[in-house]
Amino acid sequence: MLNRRKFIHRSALSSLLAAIGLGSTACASEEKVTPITTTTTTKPTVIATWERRAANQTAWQVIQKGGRALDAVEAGVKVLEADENDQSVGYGGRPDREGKVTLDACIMDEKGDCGSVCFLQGIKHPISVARKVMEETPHVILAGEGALKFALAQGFKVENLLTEKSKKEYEAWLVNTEYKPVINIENHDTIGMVAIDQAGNISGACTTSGMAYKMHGRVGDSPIIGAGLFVDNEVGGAAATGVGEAVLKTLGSFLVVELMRQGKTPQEACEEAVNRIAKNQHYKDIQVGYCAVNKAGQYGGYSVQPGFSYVVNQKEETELFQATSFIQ
Ligand code: SD4
Repeated sequence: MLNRRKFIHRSALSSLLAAIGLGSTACASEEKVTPITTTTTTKPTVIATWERRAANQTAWQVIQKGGRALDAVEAGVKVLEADENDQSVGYGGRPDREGKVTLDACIMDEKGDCGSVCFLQGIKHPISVARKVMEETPHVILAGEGALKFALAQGFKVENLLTEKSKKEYEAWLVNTEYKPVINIENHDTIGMVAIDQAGNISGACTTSGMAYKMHGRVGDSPIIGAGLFVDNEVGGAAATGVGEAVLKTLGSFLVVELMRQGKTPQEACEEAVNRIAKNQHYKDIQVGYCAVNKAGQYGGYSVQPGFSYVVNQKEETELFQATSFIQ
């Protein structure tokens, strides 16, 4: 069955060919063009980085009720933003090296619209501010003071996000002030989530407090569309976690989606994106993980180091997968 875009493209091409006298012969050759991975069958799905059952279940409930994927991913990641025990996202997040919790988040919908905030302080739900940026401004990214000003104008309230636990750990860190992310253990808990709703529409969200003890002002991959998250409603979506600098240098989530567009499975696409990072000699000390889902609901995940996991909902239960990795 022709989708609307192909149909328009084909009709325009037919008229053009008719006008120059080539008619249906050349049109037949147009038929042979291999379609991109567009598919008419889709499967409601929620996939997210790491073991985040509660977040997935919250998103899944929205999908189950016939809700929009965009609402599902926002509701899902908000669970972690509010969870003080999660020390990599929102409230309770580990601070930067000046003791400030600074947040990065982005959201993207099925129309390709997106919004993002980075280096935002004092707001518990940066993902909702990112959504407001998408829906209420002509921009895609707001940063720092401007993002905060916008959030306040939208009715968000400033809160102290540094919990006693994260503050104590920070004070202990100050003794040696060594910036050395520990693979899988310290500061790798960003949530990136992609959902497909019952209408087959895809949206994604990504939110984090970034790398613990980063330089003040540092922005990671998570709020950068194409790096920490990317969605294309015709193809699928992908999300990243880990050392953001490596993801930014390879524009990883965009790469995963483009590879799926070219026909790779989500698993193959994640592997290829990790391979790009592994071409860099510094990969041995860092972790990066990708998870992805295509329009048909096939999913996959892969990471540089062992230890990365992702959760998937396609039915009532939430399934946890240990991703395979480049380094065994
Ligand atoms: C960042 N990618 O700021 C984030 C960190 C992360 O789990 O994934 N933490 O670089």
